[in-house]
Amino acid sequence: MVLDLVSHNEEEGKIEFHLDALSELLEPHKEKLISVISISGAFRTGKSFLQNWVLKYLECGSAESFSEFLQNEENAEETVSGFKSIRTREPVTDGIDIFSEIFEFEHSVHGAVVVVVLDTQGIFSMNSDYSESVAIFAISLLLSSMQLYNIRGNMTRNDLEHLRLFASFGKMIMEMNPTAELTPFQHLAFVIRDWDLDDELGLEAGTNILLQTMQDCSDSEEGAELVQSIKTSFKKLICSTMRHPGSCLRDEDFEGQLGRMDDEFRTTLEELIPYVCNDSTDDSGSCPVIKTDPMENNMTCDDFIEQVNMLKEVFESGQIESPESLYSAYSKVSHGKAKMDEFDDKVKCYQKETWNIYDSAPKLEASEMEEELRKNLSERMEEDIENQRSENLNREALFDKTWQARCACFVATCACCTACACK
Ligand SMILES: Nc1nc2c(ncn2[C@@H]2O[C@H](COP(=O)(O)OP(=O)(O)OP(=O)(O)O)[C@@H](O)[C@H]2O)c(=O)[nH]1
Ligand SMILES: [Mg+2]
Repeated sequence: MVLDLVSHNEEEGKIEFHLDALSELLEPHKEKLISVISISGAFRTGKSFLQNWVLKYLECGSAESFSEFLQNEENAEETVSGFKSIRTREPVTDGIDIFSEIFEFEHSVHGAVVVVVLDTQGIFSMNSDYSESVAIFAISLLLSSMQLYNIRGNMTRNDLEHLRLFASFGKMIMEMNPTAELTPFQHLAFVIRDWDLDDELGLEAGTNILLQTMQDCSDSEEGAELVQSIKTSFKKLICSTMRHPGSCLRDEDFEGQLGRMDDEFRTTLEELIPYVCNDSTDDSGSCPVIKTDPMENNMTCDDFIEQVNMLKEVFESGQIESPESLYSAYSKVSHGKAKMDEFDDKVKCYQKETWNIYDSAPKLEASEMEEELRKNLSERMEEDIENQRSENLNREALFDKTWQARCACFVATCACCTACACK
């Protein structure tokens, strides 16, 4: 079953967020770390079909059992399911869907990680609304720790152009925080489907094509700047080429039966999917990439919901195409979180110290009163903490206004400098 995270409101003619389903899904796992695997790309290019293979991997639980599944001839008639993937001319996926089952992996250093899989509607195709495409792409990419970007046939400069918003946002994050070590975005894997232009298949061949496209794009100053920002904004950029799955796609009852797909497609699937579902950049063993914020702090399910909420607000204010608004929203969350973490640490110290004072104070023996006295002291502390917490929130709201003003000022200064430099 899939749940809506973003869908079209037909009456209002625009997309809207649904946070309730996500919050309910993640409620039992709030404190656990999260990993989010999402996909975007043009309409009708087999995105949902590929995400169903990601789901199959997560069900298998490891690269070994996924390989075993693919190689076992007894599985020839096994199907894949999850997101709706059908043969029709009309677009199928609407907005952004979440698969209703979440998977749990054990990271060897960080412990339990909850894995969420998203699927998105087609974007940047003929007849699609450009602003809506940008919004869907931004939401999908900003929410994911591993983002697949589906392309059909060949990779062109245009595919890199679609990353311009993120390149500007990433550049802004780094320019505003020159001394910090930051990674604005995590993993991005281009997947070139129906590759037929030579016989080089898989991750190595695809990544060479990506590097070549970046080099071609760098022949103008503007293109070189775009490529440089893309390279520095993402923690990992890779690409894979894949063949067409074969004539099986025309079978009415085709639902991913292994035995019917061409061998070459199956081989690239066996390489790509474990790569997408494993963080090869650390020693996690076999855990998908944990979602981090731009400061590289691991995010919990609770942090994730907060990030979705923040994006919803930016989207509803009509500012999702603006790197400045994204920056201001992200900095607000990061300041709020840092303050809350610090506050919670202080609260723990304060409580411990208070109980130490209480326990060590000389008291007349009155065991029947002890319980009530402890209860009163505990309630009094909770009250003080809550008062302090809401005072902090008020201060934070004031800080936000000042911060927005500072951002606006920075943007104005940048615009002014650019204008002067152009003279
Ligand atoms: N040409 C091609 N078709 C594929 C591939 N993989 C799956 N398909 C088929 O393409 C059709 C559409 O697949 P979907 O998974 O629904 O595609 P989608 O990109 O999610 O489509 P939208 O949600 O409408 O944007 C189905 O008939 C799939 O079987 C592929 O690698 N190449
Ligand atoms: Mg789809």
